[in-house]
Amino acid sequence: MRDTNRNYAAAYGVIEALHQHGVSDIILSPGSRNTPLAYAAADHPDIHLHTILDERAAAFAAIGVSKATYLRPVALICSSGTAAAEYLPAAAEARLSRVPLVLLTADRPPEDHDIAAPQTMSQANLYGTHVKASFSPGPPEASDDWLQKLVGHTARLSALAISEPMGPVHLNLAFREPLAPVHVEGDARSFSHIPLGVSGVMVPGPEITDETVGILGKRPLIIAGASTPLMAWDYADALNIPIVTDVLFGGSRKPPAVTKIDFLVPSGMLDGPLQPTGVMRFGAIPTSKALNTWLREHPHIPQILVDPGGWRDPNASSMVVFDVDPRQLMLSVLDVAEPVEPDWLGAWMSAEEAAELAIGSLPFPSEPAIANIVAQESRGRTIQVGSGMPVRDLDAFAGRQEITVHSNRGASGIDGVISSAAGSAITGDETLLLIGDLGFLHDSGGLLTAQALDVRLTIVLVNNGGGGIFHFLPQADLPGPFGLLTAPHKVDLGKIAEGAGFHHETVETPDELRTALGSHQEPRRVIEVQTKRESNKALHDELRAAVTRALGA
Ligand SMILES: Cc1ncc(C[n+]2csc(CCOP(=O)(O)OP(=O)(O)O)c2C)c(N)n1
Repeated sequence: MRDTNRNYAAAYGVIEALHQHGVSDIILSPGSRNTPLAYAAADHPDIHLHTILDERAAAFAAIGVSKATYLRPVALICSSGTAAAEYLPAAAEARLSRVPLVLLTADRPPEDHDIAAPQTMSQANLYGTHVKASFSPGPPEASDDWLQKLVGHTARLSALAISEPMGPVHLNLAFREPLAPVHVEGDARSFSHIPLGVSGVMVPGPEITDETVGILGKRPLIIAGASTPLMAWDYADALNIPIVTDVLFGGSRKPPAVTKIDFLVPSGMLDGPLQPTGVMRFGAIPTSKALNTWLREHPHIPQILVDPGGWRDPNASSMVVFDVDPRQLMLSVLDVAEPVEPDWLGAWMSAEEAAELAIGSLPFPSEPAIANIVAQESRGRTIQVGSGMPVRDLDAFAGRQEITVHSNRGASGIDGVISSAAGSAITGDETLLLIGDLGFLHDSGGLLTAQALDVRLTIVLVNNGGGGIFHFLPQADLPGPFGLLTAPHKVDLGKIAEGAGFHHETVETPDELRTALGSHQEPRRVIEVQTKRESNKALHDELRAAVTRALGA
């Protein structure tokens, strides 16, 4: 292996990820920009490398190779410029006749574009709808994280090519000099593993079931993110497996549910007595940043992602990504699962209780206390929650309260949150919205949406005079125009609410908040609580420290 510089580290990772997803034939069309890919393919012991000068012919030949080998995926490597454009006719044919191809196009780096550099043209998304997906990560970086993500993306694209309906995918790789395998001091990087995509098996067979059981081991952990089937809790309960119930999961939060993960991770317990042998994750990525970081930093603990039709693995930390029906997988694993270690679930539940005790009663007014009371007083109402701190606080402080929570976490925008809450009340049931002041200001027009739809909407407005979440960033403690991020303002939010026909009140005690949440007189209300951004961060730190002390990890 010529791991001489970052280009070669990337090229070897890509070729290995292709190989692990069934690619054994690669057709190369000569050029210079594609040298790292060509050498990596040539060096792979299990790859047959063929050379065809004309890229158009090469791609049509690849279709023939794939069909002759019972639709094995075939990869193509070409240089930059019109070379890449020559793949288009065969890409169209492969898309329509459902043949799995992986088009690897070399590109010039972005700084060479639009200034007459030779063999340089726009190549991102070059094949439009004629490929199932296209990805242009930009030039390789000398970073293990970058490389890990690149192999993750290559795995994702390869799995997509061979998932039904099969078809072509495109990976456009820009390379800076040196293109030759010359050693660049400190440049080459390594990846920890290649996530393996297992595609298109809606009813998992014994291999997948056995692999799942094997990977999870005797101390399994389940993570249920948004859009996880609710039966995940029953499955965990039947097998005595702790299940991290994200606030957007929507299923039961009774034991074996873990609701304090945002505290257990920083306490170090997951690197000690609560360390799992394997993790099975369903649905969207967790709300808890601490948990996401832990997953990223522990790729050596095997992680299964069950995500039909998707690949929600932003850190490429999964060992396998199953494109299978999660319900079917749970049902088939139930039949063959082995008992977990006797004290495993007990240890998790004791830690949960200890964390709960250490957190104790929350001071008021504070953002954790507000989130906690909103959860307690939701009384069957659907809760909509804004991005920023509201969703994180609800995740961390809702406790075991059974709640139904919606949030626009696909893209995590703070725009349109009031409008989505108004829309969710269309069934006639009142919706409860927990939102920060910037989210409120951003979608103050959403108050009119609620009026236009004539729905019942109660808004709990956490007014900390700007973006509280930014105080959790490293730049908060460094010199710089930090106020630009936090967007402080002096807007009278009550007046905006009243102008849109909402009843507005400000509360100062927990009882006042509870009473306001219990009242159903006006159909549309804003209950405002004023908090302080600076002390909010300190409180979060203190609570985490208290849990860590109590758990003694
Ligand atoms: C449309 C959009 N613009 C900007 C952002 C970046 N952003 C994320 S959180 C946030 C601040 C949120 O402030 P607020 O709603 O007051 O909640 P807090 O963080 O104070 O709890 C911003 C601006 C975003 N997510 N979406």
